Amino acid sequence: MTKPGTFVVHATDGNARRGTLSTAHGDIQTPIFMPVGTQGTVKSLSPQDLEEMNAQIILGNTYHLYLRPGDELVARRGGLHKFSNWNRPILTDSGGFQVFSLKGIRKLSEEGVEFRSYIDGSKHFFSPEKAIEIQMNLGSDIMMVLDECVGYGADRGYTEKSLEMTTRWAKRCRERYPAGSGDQLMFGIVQGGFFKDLRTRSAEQLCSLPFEGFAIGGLSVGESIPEMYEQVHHTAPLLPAEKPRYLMGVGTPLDLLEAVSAGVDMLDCVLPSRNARNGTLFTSQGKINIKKAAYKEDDSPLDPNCNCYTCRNFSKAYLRHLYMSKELLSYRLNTYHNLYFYLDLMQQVRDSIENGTFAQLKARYEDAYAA
Ligand code: PRF
Ligand code: ZN
Repeated sequence: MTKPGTFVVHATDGNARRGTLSTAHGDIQTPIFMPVGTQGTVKSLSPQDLEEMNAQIILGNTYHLYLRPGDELVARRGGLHKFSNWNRPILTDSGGFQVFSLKGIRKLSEEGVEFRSYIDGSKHFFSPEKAIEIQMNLGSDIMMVLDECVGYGADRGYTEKSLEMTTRWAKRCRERYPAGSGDQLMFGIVQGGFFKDLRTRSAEQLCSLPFEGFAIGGLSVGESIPEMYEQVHHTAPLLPAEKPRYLMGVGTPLDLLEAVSAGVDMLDCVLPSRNARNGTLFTSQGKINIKKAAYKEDDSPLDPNCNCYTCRNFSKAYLRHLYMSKELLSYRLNTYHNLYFYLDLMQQVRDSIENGTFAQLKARYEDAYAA
C-alpha cells in the first residue's frame, strides 16, 4: 500500500491536473466528485450501488454523526467504514459548515462554537480539538479542520477576524492529530470571504501548516456564479501544486468543469442527489425536470448517452409516473442516474486531461448546458 497522503500528479492540461491521492482505504483518481452521505449513507443508495457506479470516495458529516448515532457508538462498531459497510475512502466534514448553516442558536468564541441539536434542541460545544476527536472516532480517511464559513455579505472587518481565528483553529486541529501520527489525513480550509487579499492571507497562513491537502471553503454561500469563479481562480493557484486541492460544496456540472480548469482536484455537493429527489435530472443534453407533462407518454430513456441502470431499463414516462406518485423507487432511480452522470463526467474529465482535450470537453458541456 502506498503511504496515505501521497499525491502524485500524472498529467496536466492547462491548469487542470490528473492525479492520484493515496489513503488508508485505497487510491483516489483525481479530479474526483465525492457523493454526499451525510448520515453515513448516500440517500436511497446502497454501498453496492455506489461501487457499481465507480464512486471512489464518499463524504460523511461530523455534525450529524456526532448527534446521531454518536461517534463513540460508531467507534465501538469499528468505525464508519465497518459500521456502514463502505470499504472505500471516506472524507468527513468538520461541522464547521453545518453548525453555521443549520438553524440552532450558536455562540462563537475563540474556544469553539456552541450550538443546539437540530434533532432535540440540546446544547453542544465543538472545539477544534473536539471536531478532530469525533473524526478520529469515525475513522475517516480525510478529516477536515473546524473552520468558520462566513455568510455572503459579511464585511471586511468580520471576515478578517474570522479567517485569523480559522487559522488558529486549524493549528489546534493539527496539534490534536499531528501529521503522520496515524493513517488519517487532515486538510486545512481557506476562508477569507470575497476579499481576494484576505483569501491570499488565509492561504498563506494555512499553507505554512503541515496539512496533507487544502480546501477552498466559504464559497457557494449566495454569491453569483461569476463571483464564485473569480474566487476559485484566485485561490486555487495559491495552494501548493504538490498537494490535493478540494473545493467544498460545489456545484453544477459546469461548476465542476470550471473548478477543474482552475486546478481543483476534488469536489463534493448535495446537488446531484438532492436534485434527483426533486425530479431535476442532469443529462448529456442539459437539465430536465421529469415532472413535465411533455414526458407523460415519452418512451425514450432519460439520457440516450447514459449507460446507467436507470437509463438502460426505464422510460421517461415511467420515471415521471414514479415521481408523480411519490414512489420510493423514484428517489432511488433518479439518484442513481444523477450520481452516475456526475461520476461519468469526472471520468471524462480525467481522460481528457490525459489526452490534452480538456478544453474541448469543457466547451461541449458549456454548449449543452447553455440552454
Ligand atoms: N467549510 C466547511 N464545509 C463546507 C464549506 C465550508 O466553508 C462549504 C462552503 N459552502 C461547504 N462545506 N467545513
Ligand atoms: Zn442514466
